[in-house]
Amino acid sequence: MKSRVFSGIQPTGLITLGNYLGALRQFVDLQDQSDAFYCIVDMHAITLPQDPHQLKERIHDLASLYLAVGLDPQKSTLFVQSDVSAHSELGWILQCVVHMGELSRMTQFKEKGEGKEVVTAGLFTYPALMAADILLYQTHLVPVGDDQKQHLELTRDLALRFNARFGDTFTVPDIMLIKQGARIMSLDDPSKKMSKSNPNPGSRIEMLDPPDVIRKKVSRAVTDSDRQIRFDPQEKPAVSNLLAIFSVISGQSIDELVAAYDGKGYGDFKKDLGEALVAHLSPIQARYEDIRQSGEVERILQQGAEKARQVANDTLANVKERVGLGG
Ligand code: ATP
Ligand code: LTN
Repeated sequence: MKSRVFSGIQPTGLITLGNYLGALRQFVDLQDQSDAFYCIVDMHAITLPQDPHQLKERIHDLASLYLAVGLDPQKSTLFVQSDVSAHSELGWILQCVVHMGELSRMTQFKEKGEGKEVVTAGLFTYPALMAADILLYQTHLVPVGDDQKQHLELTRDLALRFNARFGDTFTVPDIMLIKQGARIMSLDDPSKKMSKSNPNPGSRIEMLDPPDVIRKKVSRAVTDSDRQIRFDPQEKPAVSNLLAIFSVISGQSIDELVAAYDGKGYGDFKKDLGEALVAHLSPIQARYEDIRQSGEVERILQQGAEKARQVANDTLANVKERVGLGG
């Protein structure tokens, strides 16, 4: 039997190069050898305020981008979280399994809540819903960027705790981190990860940025004080981040790139990086437009939800039985 893969992305903004290199690219690689479920986690998105009209649009845009980067609905199951109500139900049950202390230690909650006047309870209990997403599908592998490691460890703990208390119910999932590109940093501040919700658009490359915008953002990316191009994340975090991006996009190793730019300035390096990004993203952007015009997205998501519901409802029925819920 093929191993089950599950992952989710929030429809909270336009997908960045970080999401693509950290997550989406791996999703595509995995669909051939595994039984993959990829979910647009709209209920996670509403843990922070969202404009309803914009949220709907972003769900559709994200699905189109999933397809444009190469996800094939014949091979993987693509669906929207809120279309499968088992996620909310198991999410609640797992809120009654997770401890307050465990949730309080999650760094994503602290980062996202920082400086906000009001923080919703949903943002706090977010990891219980994420655990439900994963455990409903008896998932073996979860491909994610390195910022999700802590949530994955908590998911594993909850699966083990539930199984110990109620009998063997859930597969205990493994995290799948890719090494290079697992953490792409902001272009304006290499100490922060590149994020689609950063208020400064210059901090990120968006997958649908037009060529000139890509070139401009790369040319304005911060660099480090001397003029040397070498890979040293401690001393030269900004240049190292650009080297890491260049390497993944071009397929050249970091050493090859460092050798190629020996003695050259940041100007040449950034110009070439900009062109490499444009060349890599242009075909994806062209496919994205075709898909949006095809009107196929709704149908694909509905079929995906149908398939997801079958698997998720089986697990949920078993969970309810074991916990003693229902009439
Ligand atoms: P937000 O900015 O709203 O928190 P995000 O950009 O962090 O969102 P998510 O939707 O939370 O994106 O994450 C989708 C996937 O992309 C996750 O697997 C996450 O680990 C990965 N990811 C996000 N940002 C990066 C990054 N800078 N580098 C590598 N992977 C990333
Ligand atoms: N929390 C994740 C998004 C997410 C997810 C999931 C990822 C929600 N549910 C299940 C993997 C599996 C994030 O913020 N990137």
